[in-house]
Amino acid sequence: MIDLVYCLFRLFSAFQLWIQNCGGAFSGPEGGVTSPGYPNPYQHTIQCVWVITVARGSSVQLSFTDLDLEASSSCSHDYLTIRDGSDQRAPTLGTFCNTGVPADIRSSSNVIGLEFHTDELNSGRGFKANWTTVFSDDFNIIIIVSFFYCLIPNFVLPTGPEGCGGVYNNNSGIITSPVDPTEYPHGVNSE
Ligand SMILES: [Ca+2]
Repeated sequence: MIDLVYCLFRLFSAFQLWIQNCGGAFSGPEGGVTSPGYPNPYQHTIQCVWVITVARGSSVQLSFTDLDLEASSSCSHDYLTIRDGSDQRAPTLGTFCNTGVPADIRSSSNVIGLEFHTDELNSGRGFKANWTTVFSDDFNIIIIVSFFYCLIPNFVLPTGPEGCGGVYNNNSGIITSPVDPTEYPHGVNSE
């Protein structure tokens, strides 16, 4: 009988979280996430987890526009924890409570996690944040090289001895400017 009551209680709690839009998985280049019922005061004793995933090879940047949680010196009552990944064991990027807008947070991978915990007393407006996609420098280089490769006729990537630049492992050899012995072209930077 006790098991049945406990099971019903858990089902009711899960249904409550579902209708409160508490937590979830988001994907896409940008979007927004808020605490349940924002800007109305959030409920007591809830735990919500959001996982945001953007394109592979990029990062998630989280920008807060509002954060108003129950004040406590060590965020021991209500708090929002940002994790560098979807796993609850992932490194923490920050834990927030009280009132104030946190600085922008960026993940090291394409996934970021938000954990929102509240206790049984006192609440605030909650939080509101937007996420955007930040592409890595490597990705930007690929985009630039692809641009030149696709749009400029006869564009050739540096390939070593027959191209411009390269890595040489021999003890001796001859290094010349591109297309030697004719004049070297303008705007070429070989390393
Ligand atoms: Ca509270």
